[in-house]
Amino acid sequence: MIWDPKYEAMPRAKLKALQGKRLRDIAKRVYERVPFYKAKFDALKVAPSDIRGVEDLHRLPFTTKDDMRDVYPYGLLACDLKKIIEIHTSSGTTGKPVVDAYTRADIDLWAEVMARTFSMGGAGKDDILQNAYGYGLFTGGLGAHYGAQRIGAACIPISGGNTKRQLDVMRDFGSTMLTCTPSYSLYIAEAGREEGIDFSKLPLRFGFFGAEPWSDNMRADIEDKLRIKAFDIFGLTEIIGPGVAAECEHQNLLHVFEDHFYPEIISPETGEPLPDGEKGELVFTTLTKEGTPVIRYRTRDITYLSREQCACGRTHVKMHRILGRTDDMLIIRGVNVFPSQVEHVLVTIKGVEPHYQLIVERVDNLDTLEVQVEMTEDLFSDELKYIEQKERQIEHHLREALLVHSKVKLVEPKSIARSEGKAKRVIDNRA
Ligand code: DLL
Repeated sequence: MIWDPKYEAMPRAKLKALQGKRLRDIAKRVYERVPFYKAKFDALKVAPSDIRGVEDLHRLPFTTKDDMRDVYPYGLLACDLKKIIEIHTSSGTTGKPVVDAYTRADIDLWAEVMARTFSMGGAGKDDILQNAYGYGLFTGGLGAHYGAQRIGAACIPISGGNTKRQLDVMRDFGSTMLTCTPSYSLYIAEAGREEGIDFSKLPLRFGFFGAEPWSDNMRADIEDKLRIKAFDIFGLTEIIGPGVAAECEHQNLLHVFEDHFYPEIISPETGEPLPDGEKGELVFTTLTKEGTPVIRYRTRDITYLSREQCACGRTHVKMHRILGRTDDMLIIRGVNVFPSQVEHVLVTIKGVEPHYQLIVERVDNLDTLEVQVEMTEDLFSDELKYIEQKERQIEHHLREALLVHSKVKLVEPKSIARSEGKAKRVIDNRA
């Protein structure tokens, strides 16, 4: 079902005109109301009146995470603080958190884009959402909450963690939808299996997973273990939270809600815009946000865009699932390595689970990479000789994919720490 056909299936020429108008408005608004942006525009000698439409977007300055930290907490506010009704921040694990401040209209917009997200998967007012994203400053919990209420579904605000209770609630309340990180959904599946739950007997029908990278193979695993259809949903605090892009029923790339969030792909090195189909850094401009509008935010996420017509009828541009991050990139003995490359190899190998951790050390000035991977119960009960063979086999495949040697260590099932939120994939002890 298309939640809002007027905008989601708008003919492209009309959409472009709408985006142009919104861009002109937002450029003028941030120039007049946010000193940070006035200074940035002035430094580039660009005035809001130079912007006629989206074709002029490349003339505007970028905004980076560091910029946002420099003006923490309220430096990006484009309206009176009195108009703000809710505030969220990123986790701030690598520095000062970034702040998203929402007006009433922004919360409405958020509910609307999350309603689109859930409708894409086929959810509606008969559904019961078990919302296992964290509530609090993190945007996952409340974003999903507002969206579920907007479509008229019943929302159970269970938040993350307490897996035993998650299973009880799922069974007792007959949850039909689950929202959490993809890694936590697998954890719930494993815990359920141990409790002897047959997921095919439960009403659970679909899950909307995001907030961390995953893969099509991991999707297959989740769909098989939980007996659901699993959709990828994407978003970030700096833009609104979840509700920036999501998969439709065809589960083939994510539609970007580009009437509100305008995407570009740029070269991370030069900052130059790249054509459709080329991989690069994803950049967003918010076209309608009131509280903290953002111009050309560099997400550090890597993907590409596709404007191929989608069979669902939506006209919005699609992005591939996130392929990596410019700042997740590890440089190991001079070679660029992304954790997602490791995952892609692991999911093709029998006998291991997609629970893994990369441990990087520096020994005698040389970088070493150890990849710890969980075995399946079956492999674990096998002979040691066979397990060692398996380790060598995985090392060989990783060497071909990463072009750098790693040491693979197969570890006991369930020995890698599980997270109720985002999984921690890399431990870099070199610093
Ligand atoms: O993770 C918002 C969110 C909540 C999205 C719930 C989806 C579901 P942040 O904590 O600010 O916001 O983290 C944003 O997480 O730049 C990506 O690197 C990553 N990310 C988010 N969704 C996906 C996804 C929320 N579907 C950062 N696939 C982003 C891969 C994702 N990475």
